Amino acid sequence: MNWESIDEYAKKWIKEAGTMIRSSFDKTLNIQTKSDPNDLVTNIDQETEQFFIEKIRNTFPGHQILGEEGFGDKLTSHEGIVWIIDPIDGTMNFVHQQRNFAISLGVYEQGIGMIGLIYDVVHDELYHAKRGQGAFLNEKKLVNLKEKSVNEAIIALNATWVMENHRIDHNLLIPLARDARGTRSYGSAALELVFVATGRIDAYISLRLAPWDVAAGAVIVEELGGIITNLRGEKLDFVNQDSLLASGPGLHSTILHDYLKDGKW
Ligand code: 2AM
Ligand code: CA
Repeated sequence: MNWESIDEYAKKWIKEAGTMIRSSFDKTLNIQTKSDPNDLVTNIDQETEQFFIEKIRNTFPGHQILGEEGFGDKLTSHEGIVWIIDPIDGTMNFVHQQRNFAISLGVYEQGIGMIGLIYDVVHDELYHAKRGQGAFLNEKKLVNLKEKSVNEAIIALNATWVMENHRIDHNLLIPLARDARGTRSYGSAALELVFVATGRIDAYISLRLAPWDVAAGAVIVEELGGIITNLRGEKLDFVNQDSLLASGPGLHSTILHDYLKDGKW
């Protein structure tokens, strides 16, 4: 398989999709809700996913596609090459803020992440990694993640998980939020993952993410020596929803063993 060529096409298409999204800012959005009133989708999410799918199907007809908006294939396994696409990660931010969202595109082979692209459309910043060849922000090579302790770490964590909720005992994550130097919440898993990659934050925790929220960011973070698991410390399968702990190596095991061991995640 010619990964150079796949990478070149993927980068070209993600930039083109970004240009289309930027030009949509002047037009009226068609906003609908999905599973609940806060789960938003717009015509731009759908049109962007369809743009990628048409390009991929024409150029790489043997590849499978897993897309958030459901225009791709019904994936049951990671046989062969699979493109995992979130056309807009952070749709609520896109609708309310016209910033703090990204396109997330991962290309996997037999379940292994080979290419990760995350495009911060508004800042024209493309985070990209090819397995075994380093990770970059535009032309700049990113450096490996450094060891950090919890009390010098900024941890991205949504307030949902430290207040009463129907998914977990909300008391479980309070000690981590208390001991960290600071907590943040950006509302886009893809951006939170590249913030881990660039050292702007040191860990990202979420209780429920889909494969398309994490697929591209996982390639980028792992390329820098970071670790991606669920909150039980297991690898993700990129088929099912799961929890997520993403951080540099030392901090990852500290959080897992000192703060998460009692949870039923
Ligand atoms: P989205 O904007 O593409 O839906 C917000 O905290 C982060 O969680 C975003 O990356 C968002 O992706 C994702 N997210 C929101 N609702 C989700 C759900 N029901 N399942 C999985 N991920 C979700
Ligand atoms: Ca999305």
